[in-house]
Amino acid sequence: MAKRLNGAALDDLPTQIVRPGYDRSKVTSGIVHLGVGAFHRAHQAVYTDTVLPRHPRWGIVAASLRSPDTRDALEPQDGFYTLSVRSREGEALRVIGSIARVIVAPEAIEDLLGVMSDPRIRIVSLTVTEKGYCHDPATGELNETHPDVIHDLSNSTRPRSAPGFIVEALRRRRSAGVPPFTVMSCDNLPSNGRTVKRVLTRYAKLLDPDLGAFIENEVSFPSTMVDRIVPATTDEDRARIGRALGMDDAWPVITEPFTQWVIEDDFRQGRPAWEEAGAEFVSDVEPYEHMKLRLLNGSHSTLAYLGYLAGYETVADTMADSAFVRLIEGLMDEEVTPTLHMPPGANLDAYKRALVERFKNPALKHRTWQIAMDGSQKLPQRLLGTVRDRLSKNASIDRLALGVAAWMRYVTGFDEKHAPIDVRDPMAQRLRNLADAAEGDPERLAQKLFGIREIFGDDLPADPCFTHSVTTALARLYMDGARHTVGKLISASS
Ligand code: CS2
Repeated sequence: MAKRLNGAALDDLPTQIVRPGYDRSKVTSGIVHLGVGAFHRAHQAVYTDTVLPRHPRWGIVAASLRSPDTRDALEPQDGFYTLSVRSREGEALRVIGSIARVIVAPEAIEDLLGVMSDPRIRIVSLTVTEKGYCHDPATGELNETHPDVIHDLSNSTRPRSAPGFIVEALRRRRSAGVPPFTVMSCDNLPSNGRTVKRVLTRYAKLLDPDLGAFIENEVSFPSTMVDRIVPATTDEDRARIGRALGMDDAWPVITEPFTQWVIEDDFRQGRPAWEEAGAEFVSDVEPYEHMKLRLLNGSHSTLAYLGYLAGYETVADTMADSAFVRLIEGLMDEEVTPTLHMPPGANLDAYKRALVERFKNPALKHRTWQIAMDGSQKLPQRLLGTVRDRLSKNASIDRLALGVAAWMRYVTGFDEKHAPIDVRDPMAQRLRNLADAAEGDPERLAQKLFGIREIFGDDLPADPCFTHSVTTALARLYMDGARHTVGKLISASS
């Protein structure tokens, strides 16, 4: 049997592999992180790994709220895993050790709540994806009809959801006289700190108004902007990295050289000096967050739906088609940039140019299908906020509308060759039923999907400019296909 990466094997790694610059036995945990996916492991866990030599009180206990997969991979490795940074220039490998332990919440509810209530834990951070907040994406309010919210409200000491765990842990700390931890969302939500605060406060108030008021007044919720592209790891990645390490790593994470983390400096119980690893602390994250969600994620979702429909497997494949590059440049320059209010000194042009290069990175196999997931939760902050700002100025939304239309075409569940699409979305069934009822008629399809208030709110469906632009784009996608529609749009606008 091949040797396995773990604490005892670190000394046997080839010398060019960077490894933790600290003694793990001296590290204690100060952070509980909910949602131990690849993104956390390629982003916050890396910043933390960099600062642990000087700040050893900030190790991470990570929890998965659903699947045991990451725990099963990392436990035999004492939590160690490889970070692979890939670009045209090659691959750099580094072993990360900041995650001391992984807890699988459904198997160990008391254990996780016990750790979250420990006074040494001063931050609870989250990457649970948009849908993990159990909120209404259009309004940012708690979805009180969400099955997990209903479950947790009547079983509050045995929760399932992220809000349920955090509120129960805060309740326990409060009754034990332990100061509350800081709650730090690291998901791609608008004003993620304020959103998680609103959701948690409402949930807590439904349980106990006093607890709700306590959370509202005593807990800090810094907003953050997180950025790093992290495609799913493949078996080919595992095999290649295993060869380079001379030992097996069951779950390395793959990423790009670029990384950015902008954080509001509001941590009542202290925080690691993440600035020593390159994080930026600011008083207001919103301008950075708009820039990132609208330019990067808005473009990403547009590329994902159109690229998938055009038959491209990855973002890099899509960007190898110059029509798509021009579409995205036009989207960013003409339609998104005028809606942004950047702080003085921010270099938007450089950011956008770098973004195009990042999307082109041929060493990343970032599947359009992966980014297409959960569109119902992503569209509002990625495209629709920009749409609203443009409509309020009577400005054109052709490319934004094409992105929304491509999502509509995608969620019908059939591609341009009538092959089925595996649509992953918490609303997949509802979307599919609406699409089936439209019977392939683009106008009816658009009408039916506009009716989903959780995505479009009440205002957009009532705006003829919006509905007309999206319906026209959708009709073109049906008539000409994604590739030709993109080609026509860029030649019409050049
Ligand atoms: C992507 C993001 O999957 C997606 O929806 O748009 O995960 C994106 O790669 C990150 O936000 C980059 O920071």
